[in-house]
Amino acid sequence: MVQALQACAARLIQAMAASALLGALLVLVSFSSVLPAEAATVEVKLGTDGGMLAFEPSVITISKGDTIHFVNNKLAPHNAVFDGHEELSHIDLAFAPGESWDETFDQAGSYDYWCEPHRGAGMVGKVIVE
Ligand SMILES: [Cu+2]
Repeated sequence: MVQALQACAARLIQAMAASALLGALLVLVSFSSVLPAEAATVEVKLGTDGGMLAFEPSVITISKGDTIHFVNNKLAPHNAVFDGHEELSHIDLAFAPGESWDETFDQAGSYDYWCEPHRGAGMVGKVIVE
């Protein structure tokens, strides 16, 4: 009788431990599915290292919420004007090498942009937000 009670108690404790573990796992899983993927920051250079009038890279694919860090590199002045998106555009010309600004993209889509002084020379870019 005592042995049967002990066995029963042992099974109860095992079951409780298992459900506690399961509960902890469920909490972890639900947290990880709720938390968004960490947003990234990627760099786009204005004027290539090789001295071309271009954005480098000229086409870039990012995820929603990511930020592009635009850095004035070579052959200044440059800016970045986004087609139909004044809020993403940086109209002011950057003259000093190393001058920079950030733009965060919260909406999926395809964004064409260009450098005003050098658009005619082919300094155009595209940001694809997935
Ligand atoms: Cu330019």
